[in-house]
Amino acid sequence: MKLIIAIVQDEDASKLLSVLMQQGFGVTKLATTGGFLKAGNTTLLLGVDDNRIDEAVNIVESVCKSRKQISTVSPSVSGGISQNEYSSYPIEVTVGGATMFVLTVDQFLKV
Ligand code: 2BA
Repeated sequence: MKLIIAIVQDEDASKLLSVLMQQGFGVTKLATTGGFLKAGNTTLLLGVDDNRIDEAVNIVESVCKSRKQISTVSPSVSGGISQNEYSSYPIEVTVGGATMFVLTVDQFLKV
């Protein structure tokens, strides 16, 4: 078994949850915040049998769209050097479709 941690945009979360549940995947939804944009996103935890990993990844890929966002970011956060730490400037970032981690599960217990 594997644990898929999928970080998705809030706009895609509810459709993704429905499709995964319809297809018989077990899912836990967490409300999370991205470190860079400091905006809300959604993290899904999926415990998936090894033979269904590709199916789960394909569903996430098909539902989650990439979107452009304009964000105001401080130069120190984006790695630049600034004389004034309080200055900021707008940048365009492309967020998503989804960021996924696939971890091996040692044990899956329901007690
Ligand atoms: P955020 O950290 O809020 O990042 C949102 C988007 O901002 C990222 O989209 C990326 O396009 C951009 N971005 C992030 N860090 C940047 C930087 N230092 N300079 C310029 N642009 C930057 P995604 O890559 O699609 O990531 C979406 C969300 O997935 C992230 O939200 C974060 O919550 C999560 N994530 C992405 N990579 C991760 C990682 N290696 N570990 C843990 N979480 C990650």
